[in-house]
Amino acid sequence: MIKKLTKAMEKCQDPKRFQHTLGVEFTSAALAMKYDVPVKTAQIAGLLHDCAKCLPPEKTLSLCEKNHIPVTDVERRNPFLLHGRVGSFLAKTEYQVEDPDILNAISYHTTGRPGMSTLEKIVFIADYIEPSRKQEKIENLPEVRKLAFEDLDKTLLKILSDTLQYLQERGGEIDPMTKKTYEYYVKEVR
Ligand code: DGI
Ligand code: FE
Ligand code: FE
Repeated sequence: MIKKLTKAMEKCQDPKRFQHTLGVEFTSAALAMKYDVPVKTAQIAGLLHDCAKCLPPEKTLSLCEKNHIPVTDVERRNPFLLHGRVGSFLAKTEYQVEDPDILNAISYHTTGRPGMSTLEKIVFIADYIEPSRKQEKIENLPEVRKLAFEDLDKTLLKILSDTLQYLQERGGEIDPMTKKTYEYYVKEVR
């Protein structure tokens, strides 16, 4: 399964994206060891989390339309926000993934959601801290990497708060789900 999926990702992603994919697989596996999640499950989720990332926006939207995948207004204006949900659809239909926890981890890896499972948190965090993420682009990356192996919820909150701040500064449109996830984990961590 893992070998086949790795080959499939190498084929559909450009080399940089594929390197990121391998980094998320590896980091998800390491976090799974720390937090008692089956390692193979985490590897599969990590490998597939961006399987829809290389589709052009029109293709993403048409796949949603054809397959009755709901699209919000914010998502219609920012179709890249859909690569999680579309990725989860492809994982199920193209790559025969049935585990709902893996499918959710793929669906929510960009915005998170309130009440995430341990696997969902792992993939969300691995996506942000994997080895090929550039330190110059992310403030405090070494600290976030260390924190990830100490406390998942605190790490989640740190990433969400930095992401919201980044979006505010850059004028990026904030998906209500990112905000909801942030508010949920503020309460959870307190
Ligand atoms: O697909 P990746 O680049 O590996 O990572 P990702 O799926 O987590 O996407 C990261 C980008 O998503 C990052 O630039 C921040 C952005 N993002 C997260 N939440 C929101 C968002 N962008 C917008 N516009 N709105 C959000 O709520
Ligand atoms: Fe992504
Ligand atoms: Fe990613």
